[in-house]
Amino acid sequence: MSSTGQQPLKTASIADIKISRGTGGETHQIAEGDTPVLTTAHGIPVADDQNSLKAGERGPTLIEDGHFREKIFHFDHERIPERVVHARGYGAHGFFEPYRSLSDITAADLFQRAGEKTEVFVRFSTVAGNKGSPDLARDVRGFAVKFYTKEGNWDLVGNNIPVFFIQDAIKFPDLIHAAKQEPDRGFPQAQTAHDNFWDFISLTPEAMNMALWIMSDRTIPRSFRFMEGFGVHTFRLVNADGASTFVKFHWKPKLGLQSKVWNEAVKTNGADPDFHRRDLWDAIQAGDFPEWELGLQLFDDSFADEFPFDVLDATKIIPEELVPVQIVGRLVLDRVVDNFFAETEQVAFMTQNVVPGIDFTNDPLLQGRNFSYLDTQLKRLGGPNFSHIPVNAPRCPFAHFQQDGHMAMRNPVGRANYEPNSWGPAGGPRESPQKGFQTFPEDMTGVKRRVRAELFADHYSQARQFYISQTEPEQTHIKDAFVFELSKVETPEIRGRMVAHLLNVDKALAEKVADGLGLSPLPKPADPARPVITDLPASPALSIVKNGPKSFKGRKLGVLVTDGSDAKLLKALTKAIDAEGGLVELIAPKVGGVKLSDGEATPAKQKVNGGPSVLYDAVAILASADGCKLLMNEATARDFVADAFAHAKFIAFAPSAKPLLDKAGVEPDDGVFELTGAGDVKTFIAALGELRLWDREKTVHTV
Ligand code: HDE
Repeated sequence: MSSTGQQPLKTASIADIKISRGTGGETHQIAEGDTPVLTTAHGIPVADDQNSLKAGERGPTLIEDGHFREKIFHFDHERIPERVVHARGYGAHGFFEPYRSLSDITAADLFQRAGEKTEVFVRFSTVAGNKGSPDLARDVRGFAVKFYTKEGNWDLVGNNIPVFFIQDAIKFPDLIHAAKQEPDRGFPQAQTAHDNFWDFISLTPEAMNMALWIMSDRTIPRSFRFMEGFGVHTFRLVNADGASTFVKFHWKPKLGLQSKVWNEAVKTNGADPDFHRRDLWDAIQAGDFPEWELGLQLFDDSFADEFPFDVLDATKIIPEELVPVQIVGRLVLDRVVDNFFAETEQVAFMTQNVVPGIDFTNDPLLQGRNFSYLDTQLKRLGGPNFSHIPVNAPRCPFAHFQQDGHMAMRNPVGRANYEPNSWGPAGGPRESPQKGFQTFPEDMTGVKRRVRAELFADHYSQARQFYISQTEPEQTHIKDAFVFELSKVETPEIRGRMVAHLLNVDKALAEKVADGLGLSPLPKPADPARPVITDLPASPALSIVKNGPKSFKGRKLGVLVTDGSDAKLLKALTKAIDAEGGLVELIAPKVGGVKLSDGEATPAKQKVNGGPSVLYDAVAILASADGCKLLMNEATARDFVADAFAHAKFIAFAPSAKPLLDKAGVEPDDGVFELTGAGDVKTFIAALGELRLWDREKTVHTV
């Protein structure tokens, strides 16, 4: 008994406490059996992690409680500033390997030996949304690759769209301010469908090519695994003799291109805001490693001089049909991160990280980026020593005289922390004109002026080329996206200004957008900075549909099942999808699963209201007759079917499930397959290679 007559508070002994947390990779000196003992950050073992230290059972907490204070202090400081752009992202580890030596065009060590693997870390991202925003926002995707080469880190910080909004980095803060939430109200989040964005774009004609790209389905990719990546700028490759070749970098997904449709994207954001990150995580964890091939467009000075656009203008592409993309290697992502914060959040990409054999051009956007990325890391990571963080540290030996500063983990050893010094070999590293990075000695003269090069001024020809390169459904999606976004714009003048630009891109597109907006009469076309708008040939490489997959590999079939579902049919379907390299996921009235027709109990992955069809590339409805009756009265089951139909997906059904399809408004067409036996399964699987029945869209969308 205590002097107050109360029972002393029982302090649980370590034997009473079940510790389930891992050690986070730290070394614990103390352990009880296999379980490490919880300690403070300074290693002091903790006896009670449930109760703070108090003066009496109901008394105030004591300042003396170092463990409590340390815990709360650390928690209070867990956040770092999110990236000002590309805040939401997802990373993974992997490797790059060249298919052949590129020593003829570059001295870059990672390209010298066919088949030699270089470790990489890749982070995909959206641009405008905050860290917690949904994955399927209509937005450009970042595609940033850090190569840990033997001659230092090379960061190829690209996007999934090969052009950009602006030509000069000085406009970047304006662009991003306009795109993000409006500053007074703090919304809308993660979307460009608002006045400020379109106000800025409509006043920035150089953005027109990119405006067409972002209104295409490129900005709502099916997942990271199905999108291209681009270095965007023209870079240089420099070989051992010092000869330079211009290069544009491309990443081509092995699985082909695929995107969502807009209404599907909107609903996916509600059903699973983490759709893209979950997809990447699941694929890697399942051993289905995502893969891209590296392609190079190579050209010389004479091509650059003759090309009708300036190769330093990041709002323009070089069509692949003109300069073919040569495939030179592959990138494989085969390991998820151990810790999201440590790796994905703390990774610091910097465009200025190029290795010997790779160099910049004078693209004014790239030049500006080379300033920005270093600067931003200081803000985000809190000090100059962010290269000490494991995900940012080179994997090759490195040596320099940088020292001290916040969180210094490594300092120069020994007496020498400067050079030149006369301490001989003990004096530390020395520069090497032979091995060190040599800037390409480009001839430079010029008058110091704030100016843009003349050829940058054609803002419409490539926008038109992009538009005419699309298939009909893709053109319709671009029109629909403009109408959707501009319908969210409250100021009629801004809508009108955008239509005025579109008149210079494609008259029919402009008219359809104007009609969709109820805008009449048509405005006059915008005054082009350069009066000549050239009709360029279509470039099939710019279409997603034309570069889609031929099979269901890497895709997911959602199968709606109930008690009594045909076991033989489900097995045949599963086997066939498996053989294609796809995945089958079961959706049922209860997540515990169903009893199939053969009596086998089969667990489900999703309960029907948590697994809408927007999560799947195609669906099969295998409800039994009784199950069908049950589901006909379940709104989410009807939505499952109706949405799959509206999103032009292929739908298979068991005869017993037909009433559900009827009730959901499914009209029979070439994308709806009744499965009565193995032959039908085969036909269904063959159709799945196309992924969508685009013709159906015309029958399900009328406004
Ligand atoms: Fe970025 N960009 N950017 N950007 N960017 C950043 O750097 C910037 C541009 C891109 O996963 C920031 O570390 C300027 C083009 C990606 O960590 C910042 C300009 C392209 C990522 C920055 C551009 C990109 C960023 C914010 C105009 C495609 C995410 C956080 C001149 C080629 C990297 C950070 C990751 C991130 C500046 C334009 C791609 C502020 C000034 C063009 C993929 O430094």
